[in-house]
Amino acid sequence: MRFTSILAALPLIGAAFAQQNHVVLVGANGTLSYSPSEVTAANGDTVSFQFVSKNHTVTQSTFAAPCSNMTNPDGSLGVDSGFQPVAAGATTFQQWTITVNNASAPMWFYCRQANHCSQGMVFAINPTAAKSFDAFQKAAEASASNSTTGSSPYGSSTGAGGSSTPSTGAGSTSGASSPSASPTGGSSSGAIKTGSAAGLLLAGMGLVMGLVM
Ligand SMILES: *[C@@H]1O[C@H](CO)[C@@H](O)[C@H](O)[C@H]1NC(C)=O
Ligand SMILES: *[C@@H]1O[C@H](CO)[C@@H](O)[C@H](O)[C@H]1NC(C)=O
Ligand SMILES: *[C@@H]1O[C@H](CO)[C@@H](O)[C@H](O)[C@H]1NC(C)=O
Ligand SMILES: *[C@@H]1O[C@H](CO)[C@@H](O)[C@H](O)[C@H]1NC(C)=O
Ligand SMILES: *[C@@H]1O[C@H](CO)[C@@H](O)[C@H](O)[C@H]1NC(C)=O
Ligand SMILES: [Cu+2]
Repeated sequence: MRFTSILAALPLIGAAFAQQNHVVLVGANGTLSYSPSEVTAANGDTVSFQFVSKNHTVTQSTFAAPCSNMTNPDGSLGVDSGFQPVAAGATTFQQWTITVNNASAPMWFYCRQANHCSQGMVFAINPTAAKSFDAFQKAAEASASNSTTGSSPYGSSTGAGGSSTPSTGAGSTSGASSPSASPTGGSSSGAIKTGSAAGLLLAGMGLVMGLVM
């Protein structure tokens, strides 16, 4: 176990020198979009999603089924920010950050809010020529939405958007065998402040929830 922990720490140390953070706005200008809609990231890079309007999620899916939760081989789900409602006029915003640990493996995401995915609210990390973002988005738009339904598609009426209390939905795990890789809420946006370095390695990805001003 100790050996595993040391191995797991190595890429994180390397990443401290080389990593780049890619900022993605979720719901910019009130649109049903991630902006930018795709990102090219290297190993160790982080992608920080800032929720700036309405009530969206960033939820991992697959190229084959853009609007459905991804299921890992062990039956666990892919990563998920949970719903992040933003109050009208909010000036601070929740941020949710993931770390890319395998740049060779494209990652696909959608918004779980009712009907958002079928309106093209999808996002990709490291799409390829064969599996392009455009093809992914077209498939999403062509599909009947598999998103969860909810009474309110917008989060503008209640709640203190950008409060320092992260949504409880932010704690999904990505680990194939390590639930301890799930984030603890309320930390800053650094990508390394997750519970278990070994879990990160197993998961292929780490995530953390924070607050941006
Ligand atoms: C939001 O509006 C700004 C200013 O008009 C514009 O530069 C930006 O591209 C818009 N972003 C999106 C995602 O619509
Ligand atoms: C929606 O769900 C069905 C059944 O689970 C699946 O076959 C289909 O690929 C999904 N569509 C999308 C766009 O995710
Ligand atoms: C997708 O995952 C989320 C959170 O992990 C869960 O709340 C939701 O019910 C799942 N949706 C479906 C259609 O399985
Ligand atoms: C990275 O992803 C590629 C493409 O899915 C896969 O073939 C490779 O085994 C992965 N590498 C690691 C270290 O998981
Ligand atoms: C955000 O959307 C979800 C799913 O539709 C809903 O359950 C939740 O109540 C919404 N939150 C707010 C503050 O509107
Ligand atoms: Cu959405």
